[in-house]
Amino acid sequence: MKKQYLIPLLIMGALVITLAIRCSKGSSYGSSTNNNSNNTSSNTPTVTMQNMSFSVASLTVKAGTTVTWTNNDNVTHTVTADDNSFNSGDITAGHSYTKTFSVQGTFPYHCIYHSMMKATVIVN
Ligand SMILES: [Cu+2]
Repeated sequence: MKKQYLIPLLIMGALVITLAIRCSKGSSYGSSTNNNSNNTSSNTPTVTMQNMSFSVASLTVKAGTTVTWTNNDNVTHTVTADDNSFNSGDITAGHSYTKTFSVQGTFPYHCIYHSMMKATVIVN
């Protein structure tokens, strides 16, 4: 076998194995489903704080989902619910905050230092 065919073959093999594992784990979705366009995002969604804004203005998750916020700015931010039901405290540059949303509802939040930083988590 020629050498230049070996690498594509290996990649194909890895893909087939990956797909097989995925299908066996989530057989109810069917093998042809290959989109993430449903309303809820992944199991461990991350919101980035960058350029003085939250990267996801409106994040929809299922109850029980843990959301991570990561501060990629060089200044301190917070993740503070408008109704104060949760509050990260100071998230300094490069640090993260996680919260698990167990109750359904709509949770607008903001950064206490930068009033223009606003976003919402919707829990279904
Ligand atoms: Cu801020």
